[in-house]
Amino acid sequence: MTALTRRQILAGGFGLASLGALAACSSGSSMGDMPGMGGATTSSASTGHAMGAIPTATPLTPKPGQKVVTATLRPRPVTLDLGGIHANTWAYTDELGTAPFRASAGDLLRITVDNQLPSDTSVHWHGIRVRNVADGVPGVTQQPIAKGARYLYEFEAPDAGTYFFHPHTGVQIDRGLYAPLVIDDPKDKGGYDAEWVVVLDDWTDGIPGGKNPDTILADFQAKTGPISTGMNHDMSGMDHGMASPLGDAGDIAYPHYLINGRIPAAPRTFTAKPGQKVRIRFINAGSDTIFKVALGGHTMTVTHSDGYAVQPQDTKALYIAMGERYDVLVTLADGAFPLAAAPEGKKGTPALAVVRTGAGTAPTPSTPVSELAGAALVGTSLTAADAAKLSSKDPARTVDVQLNGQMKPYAWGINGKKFGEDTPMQVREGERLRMRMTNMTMMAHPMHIHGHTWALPASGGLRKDTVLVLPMQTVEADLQADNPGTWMYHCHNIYHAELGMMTSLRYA
Ligand SMILES: [Cu+2]
Repeated sequence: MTALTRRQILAGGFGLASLGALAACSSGSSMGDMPGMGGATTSSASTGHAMGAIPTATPLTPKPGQKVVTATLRPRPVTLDLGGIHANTWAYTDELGTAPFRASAGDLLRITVDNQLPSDTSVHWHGIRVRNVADGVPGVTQQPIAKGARYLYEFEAPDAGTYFFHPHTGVQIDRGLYAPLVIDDPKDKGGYDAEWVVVLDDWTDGIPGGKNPDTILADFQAKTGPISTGMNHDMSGMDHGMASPLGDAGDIAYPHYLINGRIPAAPRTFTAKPGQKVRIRFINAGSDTIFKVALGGHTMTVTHSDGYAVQPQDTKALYIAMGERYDVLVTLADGAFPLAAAPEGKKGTPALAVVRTGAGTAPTPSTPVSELAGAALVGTSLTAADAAKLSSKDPARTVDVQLNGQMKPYAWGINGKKFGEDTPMQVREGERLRMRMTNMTMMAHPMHIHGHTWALPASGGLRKDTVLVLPMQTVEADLQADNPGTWMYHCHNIYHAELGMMTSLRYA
């Protein structure tokens, strides 16, 4: 493994292991014969900087009438066919993005992880308000799942929406270790004819000319140093990028950008009939890439952000940062159209899928997508739907959160500190806490909170668990402290998180 420090490995390192197979029943009533609590056998002696005792996962008993959804995940070494390019990597599944795991709001999920990786791993259920013991943060909410060990995650999924899951171990998320997770709303009347899940990713692992994510991380760590804590306007480290209205949007020039595990030269095709209305669930599973997304020839109506309903807003193009999810509705025209995701501020070929409702030549990677040439919607310009609003309440307290760092030396942190030297945020159960995040850097950072979904007062109460904070921008985000535990708060650029842009929120 790389130059990861012992503390990072043991205390909440994000790093990923690898992905394996999702041998899952995707809904319903299967259940039954899963083995019980697996439990890693790793010693828990060192948990880093006073993260407190690791909680014990007490078994959950289904409530009367509660459906139980059971599955087994097998993170494992695999060879993925990215469309003629074969990647020797780690994954949960043999294809990326194509088979969402599903349950319904209120279900009890029992997911056994059978770790077939040559490494520790963990699984974080990104965006879901799980109980703390199921949050998947090694050294904080559980012991790492050792290689060869099994571990049972049991939690209720309280809120419908579009989610995904990935390891919270090292930079494993930058391999193929992710999969979509859709929590259906039993009361949702739908109102659309088809639903597509579109997972975006930046790819480097296990291919000719691609670097292993652990090597990328080690290279960054070799260039790290102190964090500058003032406003940092140094752009000199950004030597592979292109101008972006988001500032510096990413650090790494990836060899490929993928939609549902395919390079643009070998795109997946979604089919429907002209005039049909389709719900597209977008998930950015990338590690260092903000995507600008459009469906050529169409207007998208954004209906949900990070699982929660928004007041519908039309747009030609949409920015989706790492860890963010957006649902859109589109009424399809007649023909063949490019669904394209351009890596913002980077030179690579946009990720591509084909939408086909009729005759016509399929778009190729060189088909122009005029919608990508103009402005794009940024999530914070959305407003919460009434039904998604948090109850109105003044925050009891405001905590200031400065996002610090720079490219040279490559160092990132929060309130001037790298994770490990950080001072965790405190909250009392029942409190409304306002986090006032100020980005002091020239990069955009998608900041992610575990176990809660913020309400953004300046965005009409917009609910987000991952919010993109632009260079020099301040974003206020309120949370209702209704889920006790120790919860990570970090940048969802995995390299920033691993280099130190991470802290925690603890209930007193
Ligand atoms: Cu960041």
